[in-house]
Amino acid sequence: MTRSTPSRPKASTNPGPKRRPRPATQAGQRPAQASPSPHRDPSADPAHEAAKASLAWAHSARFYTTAALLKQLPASDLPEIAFVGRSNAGKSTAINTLAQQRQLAFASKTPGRTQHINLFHLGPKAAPDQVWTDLPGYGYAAVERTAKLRWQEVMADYLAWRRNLCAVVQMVDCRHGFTDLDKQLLGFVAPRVRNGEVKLLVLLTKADKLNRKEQAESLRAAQAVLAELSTDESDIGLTLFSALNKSGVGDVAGMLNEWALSPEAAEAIAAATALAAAEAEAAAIAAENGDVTADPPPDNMT
Ligand SMILES: Nc1nc2c(ncn2[C@@H]2O[C@H](COP(=O)(O)OP(=O)(O)O)[C@@H](O)[C@H]2O)c(=O)[nH]1
Ligand SMILES: [Mg+2]
Repeated sequence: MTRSTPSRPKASTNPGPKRRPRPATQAGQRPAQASPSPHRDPSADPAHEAAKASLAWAHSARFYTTAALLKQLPASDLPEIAFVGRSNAGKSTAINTLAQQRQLAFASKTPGRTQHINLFHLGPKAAPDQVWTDLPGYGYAAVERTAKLRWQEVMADYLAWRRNLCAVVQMVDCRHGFTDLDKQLLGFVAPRVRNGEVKLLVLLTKADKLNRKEQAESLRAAQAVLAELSTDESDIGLTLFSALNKSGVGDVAGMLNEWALSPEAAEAIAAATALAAAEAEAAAIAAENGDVTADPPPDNMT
């Protein structure tokens, strides 16, 4: 299903091809009657509190690791959210804005510079509950052909095979809409979006550069593209986003937070990961000392 998450929650001009209502507790989807009245303390509004909590959670984002190649990506059981977008679409700025940090993702004045895959952890330090993956931007004209083909292969493999991939957040400049390359990228992950395995959230970035009418047109055009991916199983979101005036930021933080693990599940994974690391270290020390772990004798020998 496709749903739009307009930056103004009350606007009803923006229904997706199929719209599924979200619970009123989720940021950006509160019904009109739940909006804070000018005479009420907005901090008493549950939706306001939920948005604040989601932004606090997003602020916990910290660098985890970097990989030049797919095979260097650590295996993980945490839900992973991939951030993708054409060079200069505002991907780094969007990540920094969501995390409310200046330097988390490298926002380069030279598009196409960041070719590494950077991973960030979210949630409590001892028990992260989500991973954000900042994938290399695409579509930079000056990149040579072999590098473009390599990118295509890396992205296609990552999007088709990364086991714990839970959602893709695609940044699209609202003034240009989906380009052929954006559509090509969607094609890589389309089967998993259609069967509901991977959620898709499209941010129409730099929304501050368009007036209201142009924004509505940009949403309409994007919806037409996304309708092709929509099935009963799919979970597709679309929202205007501006790092400059912060529109859409609370809504997007709310959605990402919704996809994080529960504290109990995050702790179980952290414990299992710590145990596996301890066992691997013990095995490495034993191997270094020349110890050989003897197989237990068969039952009939004892
Ligand atoms: N007006 C405006 N400019 C933006 C916004 N987001 C990013 N930019 C600008 O767009 C350019 C590219 O942004 P960047 O985050 O580096 O794009 P990336 O290549 O996709 O990571 C930079 O000059 C940003 O300042 C936004 O919401 N509004
Ligand atoms: Mg960037």
